[in-house]
Amino acid sequence: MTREEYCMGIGEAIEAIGFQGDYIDHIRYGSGHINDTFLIRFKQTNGNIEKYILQRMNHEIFKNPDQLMKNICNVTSFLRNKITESGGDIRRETMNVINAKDGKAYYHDKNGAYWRAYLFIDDAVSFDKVEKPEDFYESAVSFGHFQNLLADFNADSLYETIPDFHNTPVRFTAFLAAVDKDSYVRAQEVQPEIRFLKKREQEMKACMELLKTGELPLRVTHNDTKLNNIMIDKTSGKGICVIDLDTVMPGLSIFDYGDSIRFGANTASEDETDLSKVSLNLDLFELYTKGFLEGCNGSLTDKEIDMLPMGAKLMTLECGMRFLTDHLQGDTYFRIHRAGHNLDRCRTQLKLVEDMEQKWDRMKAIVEKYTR
Ligand code: ADP
Ligand code: GN1
Ligand code: MG
Repeated sequence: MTREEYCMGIGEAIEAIGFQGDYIDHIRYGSGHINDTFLIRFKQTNGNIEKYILQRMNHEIFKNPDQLMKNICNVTSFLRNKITESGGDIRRETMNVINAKDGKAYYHDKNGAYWRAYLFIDDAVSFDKVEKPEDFYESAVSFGHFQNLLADFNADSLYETIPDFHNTPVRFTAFLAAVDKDSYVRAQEVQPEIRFLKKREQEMKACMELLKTGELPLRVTHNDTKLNNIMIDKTSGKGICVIDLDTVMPGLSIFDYGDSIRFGANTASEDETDLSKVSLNLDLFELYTKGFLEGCNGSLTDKEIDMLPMGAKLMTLECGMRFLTDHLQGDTYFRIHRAGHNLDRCRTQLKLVEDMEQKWDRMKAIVEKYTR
């Protein structure tokens, strides 16, 4: 079934989930590449309107939605306790799952689609690109703080929702297999990109090696720290809530740092077709570094800090390789909006890697400034 066909069960899901009030309407919402997200409104008896987020989980990607939702309930209830202890607002500072009427944290409809709902975080925005540097800084503090809050979370209780998610060498093997198979006869036109990635094979192994030798510690990380996975409070301008918790799993701190740089410190959009616009903005790089380290509040080791630039490069290389793999495999993973969209996305990532290579010494020097 296609994504659109799966979404046809939305009416059934609206009936089955324990929303309060009378249904008014729903619209598609957000710009994530993975799930199908809707904003849905209900009228309350006092006349107020309550908003919720309703999502069809992408069960082709997250193959075990039951385990996925156990992770999310587990992590959010842990965060709720921490937020309560510090006198925060649990309705806005973490995700709140709305259970189905049968008590489950999700609903499995007759067509086989899986649905879940959250309270809508009102008076907050998520950005697809950095409009004000302060927002990027706020996202850095929030992601660093998020990682710090989860420092004493029991990692063994987490399911691995996508095995080897940031295991770049494993991703490299999958990429080579896609090139070999070339099911859509697209490899010929992407030879320069294939060469670019093959040339950097050794570098892609470096961080996993440091994990194996114990030089980099395993932590509980978010793993998908795009700017649009943070809600920024409209009034205070502060990062209020980390969202999109599907990939919270054991990982390296530099993954979270690196993925944010990849997305937010790029001078162009992830899918820009004019590659001359793509580069690393060093001011944003510095701002994020400062905010992330503040959010982590001294919890990173010297080695982790030293490896931050490599985290940025690794996440950009890996993401470019994932986009290219999906292009070669017929665009089944990332939602595309035009032909060649994943190839365009791949090219921006590789161009960004090239620019990081040119700015490497300056990236290192910036991070050095923040080393204790
Ligand atoms: P995807 O995995 O497809 O990226 P997300 O969970 O990130 O899906 O949701 C997509 C978008 O929906 C987010 O970028 C954000 O703008 C919005 N969103 C998600 N959850 C909430 C929420 N609880 N309150 C307000 N907006 C939300
Ligand atoms: C996906 O779900 P979303 O749009 O926040 C992807 C990330 C990629 C990102 C690239 C579960 O993130 O890993 O870095 O697209 N999420 C998953 O934009 O694969
Ligand atoms: Mg998202």
